[in-house]
Amino acid sequence: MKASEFPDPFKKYREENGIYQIEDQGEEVNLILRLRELRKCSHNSSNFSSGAAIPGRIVIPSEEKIRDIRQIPVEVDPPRHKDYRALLDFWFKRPLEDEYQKKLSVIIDDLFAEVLESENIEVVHDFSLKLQSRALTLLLNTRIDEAETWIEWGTHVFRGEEGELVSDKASLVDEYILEKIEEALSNPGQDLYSVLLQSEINGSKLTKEEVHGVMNLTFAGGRDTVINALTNMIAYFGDHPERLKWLGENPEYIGKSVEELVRYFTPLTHLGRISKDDTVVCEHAIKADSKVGLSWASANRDDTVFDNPDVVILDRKVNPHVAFGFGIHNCLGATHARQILRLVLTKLVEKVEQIEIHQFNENIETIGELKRKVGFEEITVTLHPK
Ligand code: EMZ
Repeated sequence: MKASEFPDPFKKYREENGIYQIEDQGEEVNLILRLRELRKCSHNSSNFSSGAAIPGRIVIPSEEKIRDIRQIPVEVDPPRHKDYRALLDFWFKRPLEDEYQKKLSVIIDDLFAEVLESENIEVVHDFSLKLQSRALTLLLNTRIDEAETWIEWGTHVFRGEEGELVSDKASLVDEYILEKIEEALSNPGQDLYSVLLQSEINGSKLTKEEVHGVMNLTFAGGRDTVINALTNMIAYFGDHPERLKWLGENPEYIGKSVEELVRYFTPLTHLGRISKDDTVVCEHAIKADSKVGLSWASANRDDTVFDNPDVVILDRKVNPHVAFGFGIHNCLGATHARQILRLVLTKLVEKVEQIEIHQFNENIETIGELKRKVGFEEITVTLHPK
């Protein structure tokens, strides 16, 4: 199979059933596969709750055994959720500012200078992991050398080499965050920890635990997702040099191309909700207190919504994808992620003539009986400069 091909394992189930049932660590999960149904459930946060009693339960696979901290705001229901978003949205929209984009541009230029000098690069570790970590220092407004520590954590903050959840890794991240919170308390600065510790909701300061919850999500949520999106984008243009050339002639399509690639790759396969009451989804009974999965990956290939969903169409006209989620819990980091992808694509078009793929090893997720490619464990390429 070509590096740039990402097959859709859900097609048959989406068309025939709308639901695919899996078991995750002993718990039954009904994955919702059709876009319209998925939107309805995401919209209905009063029945499909994110604030499960146990932190980590709404993630698939569940992270309840490896972390105790509740990720904020993704694991919180309204009305509290709204207060958190009101507080956080302004900070997480900073990537729209010129100043921010200039700094991000410098980080990306420096990395391109590094990789364009090497004969071969392994994209996951030599490019995507480094870039995700360095760019995150802008989002947190911390020193760039903090990225060195995060690079050591590897591509997923909670998972090991085989993709398995590792509680020791999760504890390491938590210890690190707690240390940074103490530092910010004793010596406040302009970084996200300090800003959050001084923030108030309804007249009360955020607690250390709340700040910890926001930081845990910031480190975990945008990690493998951004890394996979970047790597997959490079693999795509490796297989499609004519498309890279076309974008060079039509740079006004860079934004649309980012949206289309994100739809096609859908870096986060799914996220769960807990149904509060007995209900029915796609004619299937869902029991109270059971878990459903919102399958962004399947919904983004729904051919009742997208024409030719298995084909990447960089200038796709109508593209209501849900790769960044949908409804009140839409991705907090989306602005940052989009800027990274947009700037990397802009520089690829400017600086790279051809991407020669040598070898790759795919990163495959198991979902019940199904297998889904999400990215690469490794992929070695040569970037031929212009
Ligand atoms: C969780 C998830 C994203 C989870 C929006 O949520 O991404 C996963 O990769 C993490 O393991 O903790 O943050």
